[in-house]
Amino acid sequence: MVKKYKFGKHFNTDAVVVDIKEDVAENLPYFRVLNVENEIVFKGLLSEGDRVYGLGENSGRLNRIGKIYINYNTDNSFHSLNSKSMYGSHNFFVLDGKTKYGFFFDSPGRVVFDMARTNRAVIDVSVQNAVTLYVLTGDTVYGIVKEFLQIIGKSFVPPLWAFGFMQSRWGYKNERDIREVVEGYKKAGIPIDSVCMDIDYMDRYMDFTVNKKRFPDLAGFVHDMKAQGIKLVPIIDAGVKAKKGYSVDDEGIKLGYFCLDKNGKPFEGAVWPGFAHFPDFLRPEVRKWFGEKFKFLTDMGLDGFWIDMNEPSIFFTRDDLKKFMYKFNKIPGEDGRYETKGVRTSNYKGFYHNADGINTVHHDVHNMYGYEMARSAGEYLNTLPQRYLLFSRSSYIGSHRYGGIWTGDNASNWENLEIFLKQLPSLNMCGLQYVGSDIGGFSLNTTRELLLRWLALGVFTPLMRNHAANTAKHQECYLFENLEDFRSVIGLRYMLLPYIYSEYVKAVLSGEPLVKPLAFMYSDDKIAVKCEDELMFGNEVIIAPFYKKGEKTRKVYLPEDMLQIDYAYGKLSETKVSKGEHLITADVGEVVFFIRDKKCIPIGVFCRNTEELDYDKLKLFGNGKEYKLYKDDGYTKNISKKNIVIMKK
Ligand code: MIG
Repeated sequence: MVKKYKFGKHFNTDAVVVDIKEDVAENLPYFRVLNVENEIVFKGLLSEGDRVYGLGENSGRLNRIGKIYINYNTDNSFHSLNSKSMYGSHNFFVLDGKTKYGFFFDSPGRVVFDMARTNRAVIDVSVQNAVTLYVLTGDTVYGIVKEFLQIIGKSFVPPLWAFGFMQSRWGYKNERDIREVVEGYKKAGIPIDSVCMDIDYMDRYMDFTVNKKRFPDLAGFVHDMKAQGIKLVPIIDAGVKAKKGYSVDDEGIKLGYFCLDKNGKPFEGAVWPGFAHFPDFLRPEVRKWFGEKFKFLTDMGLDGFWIDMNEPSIFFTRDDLKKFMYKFNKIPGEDGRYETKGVRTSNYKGFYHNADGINTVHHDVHNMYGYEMARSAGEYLNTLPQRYLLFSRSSYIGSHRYGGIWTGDNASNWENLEIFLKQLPSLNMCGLQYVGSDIGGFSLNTTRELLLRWLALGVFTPLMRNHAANTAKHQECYLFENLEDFRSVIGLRYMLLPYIYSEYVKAVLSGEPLVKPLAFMYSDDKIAVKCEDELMFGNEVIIAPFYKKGEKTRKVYLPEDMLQIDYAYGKLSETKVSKGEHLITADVGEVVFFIRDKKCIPIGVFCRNTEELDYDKLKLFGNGKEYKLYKDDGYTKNISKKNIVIMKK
């Protein structure tokens, strides 16, 4: 059951898509409400042993108890398990204990969750100005999560190729760089489906332009790559370069579509293109206008995009610059690059939106910006005859209806792999199913071992992308030694792809998270509910990723009798294992996973890209009798249960 309570003036985020009955604030269960200065504080009592799951992208443990989270979207370039804020805010959690409930704090401003960090017996949530609170109750936490997924609407489904392996790097400059990557993978015999184009493809970092020297005929290049089974995925940034004569900026100014500063002039903040204007994505007409700009790219045959810097990230403002120049007596370069060290500021109180007709300071609606940008792109891309791929850096609850996300600028270290292991199910239960992390790590130099272990988790991640910063050592898989290990791990992704795709779509159709903590399925199992480093993928599989340096053996806990699959170099071996603790061993080219008793999953054969997937070669593994396979042409918008076929042993 869901009930809704309003505190302060309601702000419409469209996060929830169904009508929920409103109850009077005095009836709010579980939490006490206090008004403290400009904040509304909610205090809920905890009992011994209570666990909390959710909060989406936030970094930390699966069980959220014991930490403070500050949900205020941030271009966080240093992730640790202690990070308090990430790029997106997903203010939904479930409490599992004797009492069970789910709370969604629908509030687009800053929300702070003190999850029994300050006081061990109290959850303390503070919001600014206003919140619409959705309270969900039910017999099981999993039931509550499923109900939440019902009220926020179905996730988008990208085309099949978006489930293939994707290579990316900030620094691919021209056609030649991209061709070299594709060649590298092909020669190495490592499967690949797509390559991202980062900001260097644009003319001076201006959205919806192409640098003609680097890409003289982008449409032709897109076509050529497609013929080789490769899709290109260009980036679009939130900030529109402030420049007379640049049509996107000229139009935005003329139409009054940019956010305004305190004097009512278009607000300017410096990002990659230099000073930029920020579309007021909260307004439907602005979303429509900006979204339709993607036509420039879709007309070239592109149907996959990533959108960046949409927290929005702002290096500095004109005011900051004045202070900065004064301090260092330095003037920014003409090439659009600025020395930003020490002056990066958010300045989110310095500009305004026209939100539902009301002049609203950005700070109050900050967490919606990336979501509304994704919505802008998604609403346009939805008008195309076929499915599209979209993933955003910043997000809010509701973003999943338009696209997925990646988890931003992580680093090449083991802690960051562990962070993602926990973000994945936490995001899935907040609706975001199509998610991924920069495999291998974005900043710093990766190692062969770290990359391979990260890829092995990537096998079970909808967005499987290797991405790195321009300052990091190259980490394209074909550059490493003993390529058979890379062929092996990425090859497994393709062998499992029919299953992964099927589970993804079925999760979307039935409103379930694709990846979940064991606690959701084995809620009566005292060991399973505490398990922090194993996950359920779909309805049949448990994974136990290796995420520690040098580790070749690890402990797993199996909540029931299962079939262990030891995979290496295209071959699978099956062993029956009983409920309880076990040790598993896997070297870097190997992957171990488990199939639940009386279930089975389809596994295919090695292939080089999704176009080569051969559904006729699927075989069922496991000791169940049948599997319900979702299968379509990979592009149709008609996603329906009718596309499910029953495979029998
Ligand atoms: O300030 O476009 O998170 O994936 O490579 C950096 C360049 C801007 C941040 C993204 C990253 C991307 C990079 N961008």
